[in-house]
Amino acid sequence: MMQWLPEDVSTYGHEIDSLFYLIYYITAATFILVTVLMVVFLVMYRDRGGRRATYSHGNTTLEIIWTIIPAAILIVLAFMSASSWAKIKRHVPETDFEVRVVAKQFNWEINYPGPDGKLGTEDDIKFDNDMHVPVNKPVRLVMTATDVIHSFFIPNMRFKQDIVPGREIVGWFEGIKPGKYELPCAELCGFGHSGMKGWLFVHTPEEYKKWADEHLAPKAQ
Ligand SMILES: [Cu+2]
Repeated sequence: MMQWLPEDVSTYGHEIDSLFYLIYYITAATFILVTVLMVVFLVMYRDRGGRRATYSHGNTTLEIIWTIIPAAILIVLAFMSASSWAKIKRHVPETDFEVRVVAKQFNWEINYPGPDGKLGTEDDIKFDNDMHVPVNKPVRLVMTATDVIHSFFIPNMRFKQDIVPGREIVGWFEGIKPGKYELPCAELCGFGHSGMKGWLFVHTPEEYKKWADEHLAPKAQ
């Protein structure tokens, strides 16, 4: 299998990847079939002396076949993706780890709960573009934008969500491998869009505790 997607380090990434590859191979096979047939017909039915053009009304059987096959493929794909969609987008696992993301032209403001232990209050602790999370823990994201539509994209987590001003959108991911991962904005959001990029740091529990003690705890006292 080709490996040109970024490394998958998320609990649900493999479900998205296998659907992606399945659709990719179906599309590639269809593309090759159509292109080969087109070239074959170009040669077979080229202009040759002594042969008259004929008029055809089409072939009902063929038309039924090439309508039913794509329709069946679409229905099967819809059923195959429905369970993953429900698991990833319609449901957030129980977790005590929550981060608030405020998207703005042109950075991500990452908020952790302050001394009151609550998010979305005055004492939230804010970071620009850097997000730190522990490994093997579901991270609940509450996302909002202050100006235009942005898209919070962590390719390695297979997480991508548009953030719309005036709405609070909830999403989640769970990292399975510590590391530093890109966090770009994937929605053209203005002049500085190309520079709108942050980093997600996935830590081991010990590393995360060390980071939290240094950056979250002192301010909480
Ligand atoms: Cu943006």
